[in-house]
Amino acid sequence: MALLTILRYPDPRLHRRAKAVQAVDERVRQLAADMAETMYDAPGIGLAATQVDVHEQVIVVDVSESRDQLMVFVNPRIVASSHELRPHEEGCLSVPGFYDDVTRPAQIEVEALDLDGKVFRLQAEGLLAVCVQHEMDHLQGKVFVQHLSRLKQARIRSRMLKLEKERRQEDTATASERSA
Ligand code: K1U
Ligand code: ZN
Repeated sequence: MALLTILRYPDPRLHRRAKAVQAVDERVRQLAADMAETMYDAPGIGLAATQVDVHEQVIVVDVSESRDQLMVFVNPRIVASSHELRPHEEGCLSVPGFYDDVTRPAQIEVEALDLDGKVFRLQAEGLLAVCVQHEMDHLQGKVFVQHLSRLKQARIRSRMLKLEKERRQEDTATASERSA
């Protein structure tokens, strides 16, 4: 297993649309295992392949408190969603430190393939529904901040770019200290 690097907003690769998985084989099972390890390590309650720069339709989710209820969805699609909408605070491992309310359908039904390539359906509500929709947005190249106002998006973007610049400067300083 391996820890994967999570892309950070506003990396343009986060806006690529993921392609459908053609065959659920050992490569896809290994990807899901690595994604799960990366999600638990972060820690997070979900992760989409897009976030680790793999542009295929795979998401992993675990909203349990015990952190032992891993769900893997290959080629997920929403087959039903409620008219009822509900706001929920969201965060994102690609936008660390930023949280805001997003309004989405309160209940959904998802169809996907499992790691044996078998079709399954799941009805979800609450945090599970929020997380699955958030991860499916990633597969469409959409980051949760795109649900917010233009002003909030611009603020988050510039703060993320500033943090990235500071991180690079720290890395350069550490590297030159080491080589001195
Ligand atoms: O997609 C991601 O970046 C993961 C994201 C999922 C998510 C969180 C909240 C609402 C919708 C979707 C996260 O996991 S952010 C981290 C987080 O919320 C969390 C981490 C550890 C324990 C509990 C929550
Ligand atoms: Zn996210």
